[in-house]
Amino acid sequence: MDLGAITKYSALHAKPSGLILQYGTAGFRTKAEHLDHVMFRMGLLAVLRSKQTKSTIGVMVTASHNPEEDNGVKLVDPLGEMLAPSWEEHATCLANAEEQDMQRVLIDISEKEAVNLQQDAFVVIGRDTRPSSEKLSQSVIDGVTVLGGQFHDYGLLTTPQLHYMVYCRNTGGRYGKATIEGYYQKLSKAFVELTKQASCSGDEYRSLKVDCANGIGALKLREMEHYFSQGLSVQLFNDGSKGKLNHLCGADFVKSHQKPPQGMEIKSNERCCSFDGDADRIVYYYHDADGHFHLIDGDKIATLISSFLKELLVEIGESLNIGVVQTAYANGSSTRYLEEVMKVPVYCTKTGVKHLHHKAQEFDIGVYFEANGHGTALFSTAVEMKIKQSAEQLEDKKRKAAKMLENIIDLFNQAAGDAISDMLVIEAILALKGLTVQQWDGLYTDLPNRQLKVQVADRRVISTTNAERQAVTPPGLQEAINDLVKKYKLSRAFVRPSGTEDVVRVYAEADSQESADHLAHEVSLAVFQLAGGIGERPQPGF
Ligand code: 16G
Ligand code: MG
Repeated sequence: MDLGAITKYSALHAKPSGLILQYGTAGFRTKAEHLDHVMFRMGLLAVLRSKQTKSTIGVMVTASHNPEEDNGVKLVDPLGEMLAPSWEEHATCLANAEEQDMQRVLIDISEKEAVNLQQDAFVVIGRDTRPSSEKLSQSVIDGVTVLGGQFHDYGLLTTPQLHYMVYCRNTGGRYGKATIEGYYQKLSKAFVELTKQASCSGDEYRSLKVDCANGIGALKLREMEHYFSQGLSVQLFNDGSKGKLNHLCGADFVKSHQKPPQGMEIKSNERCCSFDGDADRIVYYYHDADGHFHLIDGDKIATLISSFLKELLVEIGESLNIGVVQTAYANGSSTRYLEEVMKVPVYCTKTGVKHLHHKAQEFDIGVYFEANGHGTALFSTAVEMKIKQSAEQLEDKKRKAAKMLENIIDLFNQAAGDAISDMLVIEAILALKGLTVQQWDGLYTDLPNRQLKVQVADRRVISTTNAERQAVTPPGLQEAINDLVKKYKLSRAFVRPSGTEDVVRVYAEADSQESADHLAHEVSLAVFQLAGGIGERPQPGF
């Protein structure tokens, strides 16, 4: 380590003294103007992680669905996964070290993790379309370079595309080519082959409206469009040509406000979807003939996908274990439908993609989705081999199913939830099954639900267990929630400290919207009273 050079360059990316940031659920996130030093230091850290794992590490500059003025950064581990937890702690220490302590922290991390400093390092970098992203990614590069790391800057990419690049590079090209072309070709080939097998009578022209949140998804979808246009025609809205990133549009807006994005005209029964700002989430929706808005969230996406995969497995005659992974936010109706009608086992983990991803890896086929639209399906290597063999050997009908499955495996991004890849999978399944958006929506009816936020002095006073479905502290809070839940039918409620905002989140569902709203309000009051609420008491009404 050339400590002199590190000190010199670090001074050019000086940390505002006193600023403390946390490597949260999805990396560091805050106002862009506070992030320069964090970017530089994450460049340094990525080099250490690369040396330690002897693999390529990714750095993504994005703040996903957060406002345009924010930014963020996260590191991507060798197989495209989120950074290992012990390194999240190192990231926090390094980001918060005052200038004079930086060197010591770097050396500490290297020693603790037995990093061989002589080892080569390679880092790949991607960024979203925020005005601040280009300069911030340059700061990452400065950090990489000063520690002697090699790098490739992919420039503008969706978050899942960067995960894909990292995965490709660390698997010797077996997964795919680590170029944007490679990504487009791999997914489009699988999609076009799949949809060719769709024998929809009348061969209705497949078209889809896509709200791109004024983000990177628009650019990438536009580049990719002509690769798959045989199977699907997409019409892009909120493509960044005028509106602001994530403002009144995008998957997070649509899901949390349960209404369509601005800037998109929707005729009745047209299939529409929204990406978030870095294109790793997707939700679908439509207006019915009476003009009512219907949201099809991550739970219904998981249901469509896992049902289809199960059907294919039955057809091929393979009894592979398939599991669906959700979080506490999954609508109770979806869990019931999957378990009772589809007979698919369902598991619940804590919020945050890394927890779901990890759990899904335990199955031959693991489908995971957060209700907010972040998810994918993972296939074990053994399954992939088995299916490829079946596609060669089985007789006609079974072979067809095995071929479909083979293409679906190629179409899912195995490295991360990916709005583009999920969109193509969903469109293929709808075409193959001849399902309309209303028929898909009609699989089950969501229980009415409500989410609220409560301000407290210190949200860490709330700790939870059982995949965040029960509060352990403060004392009395879970008992209070239990008593409130008992007052309503088909009801459920939980609270958890947010991992991305300084608030406590409240979720409630019940047999009617009125009941869900009341329950959510009453639980908010319990949180306010028992967990140190600040500011105004939560008011009823929304
Ligand atoms: C982050 C997570 C997302 C989770 C959300 C919860 C990733 C890539 N993203 O955006 O999965 O749903 O945080 O936010 O892990 P909350 O803790 O504020 O509710
Ligand atoms: Mg995102």
